[in-house]
Amino acid sequence: MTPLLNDTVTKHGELPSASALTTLSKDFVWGVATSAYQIEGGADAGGRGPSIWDTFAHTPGKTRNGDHGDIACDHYHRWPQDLELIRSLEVDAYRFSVAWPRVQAAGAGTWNAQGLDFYDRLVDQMLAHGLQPHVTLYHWDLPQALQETGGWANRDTAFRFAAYAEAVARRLGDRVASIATHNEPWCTAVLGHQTGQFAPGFRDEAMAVQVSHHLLLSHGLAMQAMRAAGVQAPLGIVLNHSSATPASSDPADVALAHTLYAGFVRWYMDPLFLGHYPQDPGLTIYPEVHPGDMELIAAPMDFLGVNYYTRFWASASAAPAPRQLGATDMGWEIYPDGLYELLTGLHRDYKLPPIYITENGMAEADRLEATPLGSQRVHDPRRIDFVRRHLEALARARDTGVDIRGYFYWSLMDNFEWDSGYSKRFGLVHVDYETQRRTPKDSAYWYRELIRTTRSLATQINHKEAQPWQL
Ligand code: IFM
Repeated sequence: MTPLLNDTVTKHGELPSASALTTLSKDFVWGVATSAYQIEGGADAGGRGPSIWDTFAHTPGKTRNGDHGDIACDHYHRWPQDLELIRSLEVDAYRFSVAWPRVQAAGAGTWNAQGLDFYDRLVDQMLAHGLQPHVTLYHWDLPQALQETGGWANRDTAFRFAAYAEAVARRLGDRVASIATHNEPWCTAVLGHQTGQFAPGFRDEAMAVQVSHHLLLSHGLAMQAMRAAGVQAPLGIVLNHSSATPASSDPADVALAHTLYAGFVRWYMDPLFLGHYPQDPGLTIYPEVHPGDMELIAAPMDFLGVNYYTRFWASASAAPAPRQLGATDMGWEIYPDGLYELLTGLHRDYKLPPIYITENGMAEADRLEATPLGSQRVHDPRRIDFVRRHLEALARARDTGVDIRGYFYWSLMDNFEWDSGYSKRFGLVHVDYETQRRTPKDSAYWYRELIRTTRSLATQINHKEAQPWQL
């Protein structure tokens, strides 16, 4: 039995300022996010093939405690209850990803009807609950069979991805609110192929650079294929971004900040919105690009997903960041102003489609506590404070004219945090992995209260707008 949010429990912390709440009341989508490998489990169920994350996580020494996603949150079997849980949060939208190896076990050839049916039912049930489905096609779980032929280092994988994208979009595209091709291609390229921290675990910078190009190319090819198929849903991509702050006015720090921003943010934004890779003295390796690639990559998108967690502190002498608001359990500095700096900077530098904040959240060492009434709770005031501050920064950016349409908290529930295994908890909902019991944290109640408040404000604002003589 999955506990839903109790109806009688309300607020657990300070809401954003009145002006931020007003800004976030108008035409704004509230959501929560997850991804397939992090929650689904059901690794061998329903005709799913192995992915590079199955291989990586089962390789000794690659993840904390040897953790893997074989069972994870068992969402593959518990999805109806999980959707009830999301509904009880009263969000508008749910962002999830499709596991490529679940719908096409080998990444080419035969489609797996059971896998496609799984996502079909998930989408239908979301709609029945009044939830907007936001789909991501690739959240890092490449079919292992494609890795055997070179994975993302092989240009051909981009064409396989386009075929996969088209098949999924043909199946779900009439009912979903958006389709993102990739989630955080920087992670796939750099963490997967340069630092070796993520699957498939290579340590080769030149390979990582070429992979980044193939990922962008695959995005362009997928967009082209989905458009040609007449898919109606808005199409875009999700990028992880950070602002970069020079530690001082020393030219070495300033140059480092430029390079970090160029390698992380502009490396993806410039090709997608300007049609070329950025130039920066600190960037020395460029990919092999075929004629026509950049035009494909720069084709117009309907939305941009931005994931924001922290900033870069650029110090040539490795001086530590001030960390005035402390750090999360991932060790990432809490820096909400960076979201404002980032969004206004993107707005200044590019002609952007509407933006969704597709991920923002914090890991915290959450603990279940018994209540006097015999139930359980998780007291997570730092998470509430984190979200409140980021929403205030977001609202300030919206006030300056950045077209931000929604916010998805990462994550709905605690889940498999990649190389950190189950040691990091990002959820609004606590998961006991032994029993699979879900317990909404204080932040879940706070988030629902926030959403309720903005909805009631929206009603008042609409009322005033409709009847100005009553002002
Ligand atoms: O858990 C990840 C997610 O898969 C992608 N964005 C960052 C999150 C937290 O590390």
